[in-house]
Amino acid sequence: MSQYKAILFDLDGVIVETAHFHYLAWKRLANEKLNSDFTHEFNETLKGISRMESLDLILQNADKEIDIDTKLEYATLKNEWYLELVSKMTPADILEGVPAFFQQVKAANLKIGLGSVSKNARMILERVGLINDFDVIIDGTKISRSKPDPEVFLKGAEELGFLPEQCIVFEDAVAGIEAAKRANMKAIGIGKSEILTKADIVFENFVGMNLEAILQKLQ
Ligand code: B16
Ligand code: MG
Repeated sequence: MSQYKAILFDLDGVIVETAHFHYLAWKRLANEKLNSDFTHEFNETLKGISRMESLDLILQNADKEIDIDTKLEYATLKNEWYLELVSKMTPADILEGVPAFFQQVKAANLKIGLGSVSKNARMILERVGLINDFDVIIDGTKISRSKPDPEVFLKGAEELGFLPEQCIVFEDAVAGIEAAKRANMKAIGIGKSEILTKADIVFENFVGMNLEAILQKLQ
């Protein structure tokens, strides 16, 4: 029998492609308000990082200093632009292969958890019709530290009543893989192996993903 009892999924970039919406909204803010460039490469460093911390990094990158009220105004604006994109989401936006993989996870009697630093996570899961598939949801409203801090995944394990080493994390962000490792969990990367170098296994996406094969490889 496998030692693993649960899989904790990141949201943005793993279950749905909202990572691209974050990119578009931050890019618009950088271009329109900070007169600054915003590259895909820089965006990669923001994945898994909270809204306010992301804004701090963007300001640093643009070499701009603003007061706290303007900061809050910009963060709110970015979120409004982000929500405009998210509001058009439907179940068709769930990434290919994810529903089939969830079926495998349930059939193997493993629990399904969410480990996201996004404060919009619940709303997104509702929009795409996945909210009832989760046994536990840890999101940005329940944590005080962003990834790479392990808090989000440790809380997930705790709420499920399992030890960290009984959980496997699926992540698309460098910071998320580091958070999983710091939590003493196995980390499956979704994306490019050149970027997710600390993951135990990396897959490009969920198409054809086989739980049995993953569990065997992790033994
Ligand atoms: P929000 P994850 C993270 O979600 C995103 O990767 C990151 O880009 C975003 O800034 C953060 O959530 C906060 O999101 O502004 O919606 O609260 O990857 O941990 O699911
Ligand atoms: Mg992510």
